[in-house]
Formats: sequence, C-alpha cells, structure tokens
Amino acid sequence: MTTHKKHLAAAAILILVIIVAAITVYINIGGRGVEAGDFYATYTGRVIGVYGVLLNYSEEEVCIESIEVAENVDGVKAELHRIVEVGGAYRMEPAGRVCIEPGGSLELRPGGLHIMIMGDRDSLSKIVEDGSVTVTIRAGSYEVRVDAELR
Ligand SMILES: [Cu+2]
Repeated sequence: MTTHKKHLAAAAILILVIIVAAITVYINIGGRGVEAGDFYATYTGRVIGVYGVLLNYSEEEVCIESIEVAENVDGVKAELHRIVEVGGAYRMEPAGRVCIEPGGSLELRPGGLHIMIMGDRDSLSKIVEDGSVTVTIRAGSYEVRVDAELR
C-alpha cells in the first residue's frame, strides 16, 4: 500500500468512528425516556394526593400503565384520577387511558388529573409517617420512581 492509500484508509476509519459515536450519542438522547418534575403529596386524613409533572423525552407516545406505592403497606391502592363536572358539582373518577405525546408533558394537579392513594386511615398514616410518599409510575416501557414530599 502506498503512503497515500494508507492515509485514505486511516481517514475512512476515522470518519467511521465519528459516525458510530454520533449515532450512539443520538440514541442516548432519544433513550432518555420519561422523567418526573417537581412532585409533592398532600394528606387530607382520608386520601393521599400526589401531584407533579411527567415529561416524555422519548420519541414515542407513552401511556400510563400503572401506579404503585413503594411503601409496603397492605390494602392500599393508587389510581390516576380526573375531575369531572356533573350537574355543576365536581367529582373524581378513574382517568382511563392517559398518554403523553413525544416531547410532551402531563401535569398532575389538584382540581385536574392527579394520583390518588386510597386505603384505610391506619395504612395511609403509615405511608406518610416519614414525610413523603414514593410511587412507581409505569409509562409505556419506562418506569419512573417518584419521591413526593408531603406538603
Ligand atoms: Cu382522586
């Protein structure tokens, strides 16, 4: 091989390495997934509300599949709720299927979509006794673990 050809081969390999590195970086950005913004919780004595923002950094639409309370307490369940108006009165009900578009976000707030943890008073008290609630939200193929401090 002439020196000239060796240089060409080296340049080709260098370009290939740069392309592979660029693709890797791109995939990593695309693979950021779903993240949680500021989360907090409230406890009324009857239910625990969990509020915050979910951000979808992935390149696919993700739908909320399940919400679980990390604190291991029996007889407690978490649901995604929405508020509906019926004859001028507001009540809440299971939100049904909720999805977040790519690059989009979902706000969970009092008076709107929210996570509600239900159970008897003893169980709920046990969950909040350390001053925070931990929930695992499954959205599409992503799992987001959220520590929501009690306010
Ligand atoms: Cu609710």
